[in-house]
Amino acid sequence: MTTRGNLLAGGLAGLLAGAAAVAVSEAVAAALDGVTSPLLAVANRAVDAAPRPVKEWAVATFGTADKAVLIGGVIGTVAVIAVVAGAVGVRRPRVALGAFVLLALVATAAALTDRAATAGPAARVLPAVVLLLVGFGSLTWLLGTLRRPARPPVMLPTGVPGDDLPAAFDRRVFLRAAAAVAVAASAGGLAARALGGSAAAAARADLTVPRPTVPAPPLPTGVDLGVDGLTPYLTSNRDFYRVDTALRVPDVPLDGWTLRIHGMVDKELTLTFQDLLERRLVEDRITLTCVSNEVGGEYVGNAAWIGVPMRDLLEEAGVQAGADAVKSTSADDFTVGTPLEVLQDPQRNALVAIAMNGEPLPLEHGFPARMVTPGLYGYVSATKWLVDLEVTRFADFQAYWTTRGYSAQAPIKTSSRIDVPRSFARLKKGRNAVAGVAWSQDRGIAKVEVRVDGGAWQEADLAAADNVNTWRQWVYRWDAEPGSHKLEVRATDRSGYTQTSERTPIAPDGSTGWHSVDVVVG
Ligand SMILES: Nc1nc2c(c(=O)[nH]1)N[C@H]1C(S)=C(S)[C@@H](COP(=O)(O)O)O[C@H]1N2
Ligand SMILES: [Mo]
Repeated sequence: MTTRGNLLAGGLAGLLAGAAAVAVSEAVAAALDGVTSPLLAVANRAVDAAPRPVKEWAVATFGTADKAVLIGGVIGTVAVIAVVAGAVGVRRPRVALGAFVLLALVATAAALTDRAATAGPAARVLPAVVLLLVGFGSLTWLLGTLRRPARPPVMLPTGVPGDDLPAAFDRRVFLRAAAAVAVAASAGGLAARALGGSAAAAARADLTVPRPTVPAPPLPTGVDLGVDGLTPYLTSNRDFYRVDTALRVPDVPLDGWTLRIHGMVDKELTLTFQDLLERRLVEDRITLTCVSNEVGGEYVGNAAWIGVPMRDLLEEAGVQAGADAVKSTSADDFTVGTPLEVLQDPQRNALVAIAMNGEPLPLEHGFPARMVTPGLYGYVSATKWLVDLEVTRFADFQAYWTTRGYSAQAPIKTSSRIDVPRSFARLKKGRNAVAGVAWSQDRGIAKVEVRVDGGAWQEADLAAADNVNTWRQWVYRWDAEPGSHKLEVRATDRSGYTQTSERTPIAPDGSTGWHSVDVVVG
């Protein structure tokens, strides 16, 4: 009877500890940007691993509820493992530890292989670590109360205290601890719900990127010079800079999402995501740049985007005479003003993008749809979590950053950056690669020059050109003499403009000046 009581209490302890562990780790994942919920990540891996007939059967049987059923299955499996861990753990605490180590390992593997996640490995693994600590910690605590006798331990005839469990544990102590763990589980669950962006993440995980109607031309050979330490030609989604005013990434599920096009148009349009997918989808490589990028800064990245050309949508709506701007608005009420003629220009190929580097837009980069407009700084061209396009006049509105002292119009300034060597690097005497990137969307880079210690400008070798809306790598082979040196770079675009040495701040329309690094040779 007492043994059974202990087993039941142990099982309950396991269940509570498991619930607390999962709930708190879900909350931690929800609180971190770019980290997928552990339950969702494990469920997604299960989907990947399942043979196709099983998947088809699941979809046919459960329909749109298949995700919920799947996650229910994951929760049920965790519950069974936790109950067994608790029941067995009453006598063998190591089993309790083993069970949570196992769960944490599965969560870690799922987190590290998750495609929707954009955070680094440390952040991704954190929920699994929390799962282990909370699960094992609370179970050990609960099982400990079961070991605490209500009466003094029975002495064996030999006079040694029995290592067997006491005939009865102190119920009140156990129940109090159990209640505390249950409260932790509920709090974790509520926090996960409050913080989680799971609706958008779930929709994104279900999405396959459509084949573009017009694929990007193949990447020319030689766009990437492969110099050590040089920024890769294409920026991965994970490494892509992120700039926005959102404290938490807006959760914009596909269900109910629409893009409204209105204002000075003949025909108002309200498009669903599916409507976008059914239009002409064009793929293009475009380098984005933030106006906040300081000389030598990191707020610039190059990706392949798939989207509906903005000019197609504007044509469909029928732009009326007198309009000169499009005011775009995001789900989080950020506003942007973009010149109409840029959005209508086929050479620019501005997009309402739905994919980035072959994946649905990451949540941080505007899921489900965003603007990408070559040649203009992001704050006047790249609205993420896009929901509204109003054809209008610059005279009739002010966008978010315009009311805060930035220019209403802001073409990207021709710029260049030295990636290698890093500032204050110590180099060996002799041949050293000085390399970096230069950009001048939509003019294109014509020339990059480097000078050492204020000497004569030397022309750098340019990587192969992709298109005028993307950055270009460059390298200068430098014969380094011992001593301290200053390296400077400047670019010339295809309009013939050479970067000015004059340093201006980022406000109101972008920084200027030459990037330089100081190094020591010898
Ligand atoms: N909704 C929304 N969209 C936005 C912003 C923002 O704050 N909110 N910032 C803009 C700015 S300033 C830039 S530089 C780009 C950056 O895009 P990224 O974060 O994908 O690199 O997004 C633009 N789109
Ligand atoms: Mo920006």
